[in-house]
Amino acid sequence: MFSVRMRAAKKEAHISGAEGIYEEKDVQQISDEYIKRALTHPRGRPDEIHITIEKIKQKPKRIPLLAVKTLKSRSASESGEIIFERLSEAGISEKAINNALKILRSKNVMRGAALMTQSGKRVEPDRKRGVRVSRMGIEKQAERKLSQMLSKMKINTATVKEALILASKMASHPSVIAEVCISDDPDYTTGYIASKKSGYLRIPNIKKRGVMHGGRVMFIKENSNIDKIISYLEKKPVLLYLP
Ligand code: WAQ
Ligand code: MG
Repeated sequence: MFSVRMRAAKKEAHISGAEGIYEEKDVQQISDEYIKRALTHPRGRPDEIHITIEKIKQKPKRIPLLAVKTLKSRSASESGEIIFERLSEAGISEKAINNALKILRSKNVMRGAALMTQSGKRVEPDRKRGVRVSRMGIEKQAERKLSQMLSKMKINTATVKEALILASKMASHPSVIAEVCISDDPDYTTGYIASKKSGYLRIPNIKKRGVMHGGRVMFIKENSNIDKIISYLEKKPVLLYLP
């Protein structure tokens, strides 16, 4: 299998990124799709597009997909309350949640995710870039079943599938407690929080339409081994299955 990754930037600011693990016969098609996505992105026209294709040497680890649920929220402020409630329940401090929301609402959009401890300490070494979760894919059969499931919920899109796969990899690390995500696409207003315990919880109207900010924050246990977490999230090849 191959890891295929794309990143696009304009004057060094992040426009778009994508990644996955694919069989050799699908590499050409997915690369074309990624390039098209970069060239037609609602965040703007990139002046740089990077495609990286790498053979995976390690056997991917099989991990389960999180269950999907859509919560109800009518506004960004209601979504803020839901985020506070759910993350507090998961043991994240108020300070950490406030710090996370500041990152997600900043106009400096990161390419990757911020890593934050339960108490609210920012710990990733490169704060401009963040940690880019990568080298994750889904088994062919699981993908077919997942598409059927998502179709019934009327949300069978690449955006939802890719976010679910990313969140499932993130949640599979024992030191990661939860993640919160807001898309940086101006017209995509559904975000999510995810954890191994609660699954993948979609939150509609997490931001106002037209807003360019967004991002991801992963909350980790205090005193975790940061290098090991980052190496797992960025480098360890995983394949998702439907439990
Ligand atoms: N690893 C870490 N962080 C990432 C990654 C990655 N592979 N990809 C994106 N990010 C961060 C980065 O800061 C982006 O600015 C931010 O997340 C948003 O990325 O079920 O589309 O690709 O309907 O805009 C959620 C789907 C969609 C909710 C999220 O994110 C649903 C989305 P985007
Ligand atoms: Mg985006």
